[in-house]
Amino acid sequence: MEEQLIPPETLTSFHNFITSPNCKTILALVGAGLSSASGLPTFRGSGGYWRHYNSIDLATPDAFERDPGLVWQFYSYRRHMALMAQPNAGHQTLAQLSHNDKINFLTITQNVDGLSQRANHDSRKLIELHGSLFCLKCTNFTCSYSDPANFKDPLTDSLDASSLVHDKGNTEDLPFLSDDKLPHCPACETGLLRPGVVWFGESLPWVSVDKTDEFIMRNHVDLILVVGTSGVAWPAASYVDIVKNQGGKVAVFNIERDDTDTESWQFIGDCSKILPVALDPLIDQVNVRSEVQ
Ligand code: BJW
Ligand code: ZN
Repeated sequence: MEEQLIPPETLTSFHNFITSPNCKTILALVGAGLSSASGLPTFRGSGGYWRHYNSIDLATPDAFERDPGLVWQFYSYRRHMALMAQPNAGHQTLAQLSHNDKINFLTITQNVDGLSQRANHDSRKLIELHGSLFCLKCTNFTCSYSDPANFKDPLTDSLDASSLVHDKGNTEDLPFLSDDKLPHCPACETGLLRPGVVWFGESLPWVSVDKTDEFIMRNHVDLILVVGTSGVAWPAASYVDIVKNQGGKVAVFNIERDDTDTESWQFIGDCSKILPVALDPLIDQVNVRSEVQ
């Protein structure tokens, strides 16, 4: 464990706070950096490419409208990678915290990879704000079909991930996939299925937004853990300001330092290594079984 990465005064001050009676309610806002140590790429920065495409450009309703085959190739690759990946010690630490009955805790994850669930995070304390790679929805406006947990890989013969390898330098065009090669709705039989994720410009699932708002409004959040996120996507990013405005404290876990932030605890480095050390006083190692020991 790379405890030496954390300045001792930062760790002591943080541990004093999380073990004090002033820290009863904790919210964690999680982003792609949490799954980075599990081998899954982030969105922004140099890792944010799939082949020669910028991932952000493919995560839009316009991209799907323009070329559903290309977007399905991107998401098929990501479904495959997520299924192959293992939850890391960062996922496990948050999962363990979710089983600590003395702390009122909620994780809001922007990640769609399912790794927190597979680390045995208490599902009642986990919100998938941007949906899931393993949810499928019908695009036909008159059809409400949705499959919340579909792990078939590949979804169709043409979407076999072995042909979709991630290689930033790979500018070779993928074969164009017409709609008949893509997954279709078993209910209405005509509608094209799409990934059940939230793209820019789309509404977030109301139930997730309501549950988050209720948690924040019902409790005074004493501490928000901002884990592996660039904090640019809204409304996720707004939860940090809401907690701050309530007088709550902020702890940031990121590989990059924010020199403008002088108020938060900043834990700089790989959050899969730092979270277990930072949250150690709140973790009961005995009671939780997760997929990866
Ligand atoms: C590590 C690490 C390691 C790396 N350890 N750290 C108000 C103001 C301004 C704009 C808006 C606003 N309201 C709405 C908008 C518009 C828009 C928006 O946010 N635009 C801004 C970008 C300008 N928002 C929307 O359109 C949202 N919809 C909406 O608001 O509807 C209205 C509504 C609201 C509420 C209720 C009902 C209706 C939808 C946003 C959807 C975002 N979708 C995506 C794709 C999801 C599907 C998929 O996965 O393909 O979500 S985009 C992408 O960004 C993805 C991510 O979840 C999200 C955030 O990215 P994240 O996770 O932070 O990743 P990165 O790569 O950016 O950062 C990684 C970080 O980790 C970096 O900081 C690294 O340094 C760090 N790191 N390794 C620690 N080992
Ligand atoms: Zn349908």
